[in-house]
Amino acid sequence: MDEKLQPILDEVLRRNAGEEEFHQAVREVLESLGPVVARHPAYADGALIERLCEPERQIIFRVPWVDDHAQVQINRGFRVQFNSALGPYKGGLRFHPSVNLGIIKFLGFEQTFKNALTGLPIGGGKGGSDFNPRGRSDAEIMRFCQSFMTEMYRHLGEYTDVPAGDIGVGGREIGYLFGQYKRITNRYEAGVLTGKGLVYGGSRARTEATGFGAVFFVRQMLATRGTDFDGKHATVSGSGNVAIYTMEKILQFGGKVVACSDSGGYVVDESGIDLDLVKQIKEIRRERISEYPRLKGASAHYIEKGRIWDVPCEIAMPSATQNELNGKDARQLVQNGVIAVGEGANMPSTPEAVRIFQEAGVLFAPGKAANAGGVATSALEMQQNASRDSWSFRETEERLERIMCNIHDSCADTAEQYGSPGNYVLGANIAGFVRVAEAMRALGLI
Ligand code: NDP
Ligand code: 2IT
Repeated sequence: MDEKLQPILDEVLRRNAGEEEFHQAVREVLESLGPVVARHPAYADGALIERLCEPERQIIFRVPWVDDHAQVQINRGFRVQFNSALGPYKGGLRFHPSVNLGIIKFLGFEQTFKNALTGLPIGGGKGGSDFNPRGRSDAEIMRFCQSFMTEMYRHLGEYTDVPAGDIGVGGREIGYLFGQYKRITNRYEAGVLTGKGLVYGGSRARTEATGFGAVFFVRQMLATRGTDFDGKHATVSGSGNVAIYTMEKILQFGGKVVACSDSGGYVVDESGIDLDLVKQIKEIRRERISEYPRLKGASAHYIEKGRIWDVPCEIAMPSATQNELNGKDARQLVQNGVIAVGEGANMPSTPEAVRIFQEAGVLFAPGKAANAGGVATSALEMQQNASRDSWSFRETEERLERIMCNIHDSCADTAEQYGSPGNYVLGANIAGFVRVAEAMRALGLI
């Protein structure tokens, strides 16, 4: 770590005691910034980096709601408005029992750099709740979303803060949240949330965007080694929004997906994962992935609690959650001949895993670059809302593809300029940082 940056990290650790995921995210970025601070010392002036590590605003609120047995339940809601130098705060909402302030801060911090990488005018934010949607009825989900928005609406606005989905928040939840926002404010302010349904202001290709974008990014990485997805075996962890559309695009590019998972375990299908069946189980029936072999038959097996990374593959795309791929998993993947790892999730690989991939010469795409297609398409949704327009699937997907190619090239070029060709972690962190830092410098002491 650079000697100017170490005290900044020490202060972040001291001031945010116990927030391990936030520490991990900040440490990784600061470890990348040494070369840029050496070349452009002005970026370290005016406590700019210290300000970047401190959220502009952190909101925590009570979310009371009534369950189907007429019992009152209490959850905690969060919105961390991390950085608005480039545009309104932008980032998803996560509903999962593991949510706490440190998790939302790590996600908001990552989001700031990711959004900068898209080149679009969006700042960084993140929110959510420790609410567990698992096993809750539609009516309970709706009451929870309404209560959550009844507090959060006052902090939002199309020019202020624009949430979207993340783990546990998809089209259904965004609909209930938007309905309540509209009701409270008496404004049809479509640009206040993204990931909306197509009938009320959503964008085509937003549902697919994160997974599709991650695969576009990995395709560009593979091309630097003269290869592609065709005929390759891929493993995709998770079976939610990001995982499903990652699998879809891998299949379109001629790859074969051999395994996917949920938090209970993973399935391996020798004949290739049947994506229609996964969509049926996850998107429609909202069931566990353990149902898959029962419906598919002999080619598939379910391994309860196992490590999906034991399954041999050439391309691995962790698309479930943070720190789901550790050093041991990385060694196993390398031993099994993995050539590329693309992070669909936010920070799914532990620092040790990242180091192992890089030392083994595996192409490695960090989440803040590889999964930026979701938020980029959210920004395209905001553009359509602002112009009261609606683009075709093809046009929207083409724009997404161009954005992902640009992000790939800017990470690759930046890594090269700073003397670490092929290091997409360094490239993404520096390219994202420079854009936010330039804006912050221009805006005075903010
Ligand atoms: P979903 O809720 O649709 O799916 C999440 C998937 O990950 C589920 O299969 C879930 O399994 C699994 N999962 C979640 N938490 C854990 C855990 N603690 N341990 C093991 N498995 C877990 O979420 P998304 O697909 O939207 O999000 C997945 C990742 O992608 C997250 O890291 C998110 O931050 C990131 N991301 C999402 C974007 C988006 O647009 N949605 C954009 C960019 C990044 P189970 O059902 O058993 O909980
Ligand atoms: O992590 C992410 O980038 C998201 N969950 C999507 C955020 C967004 O505003 O579309």
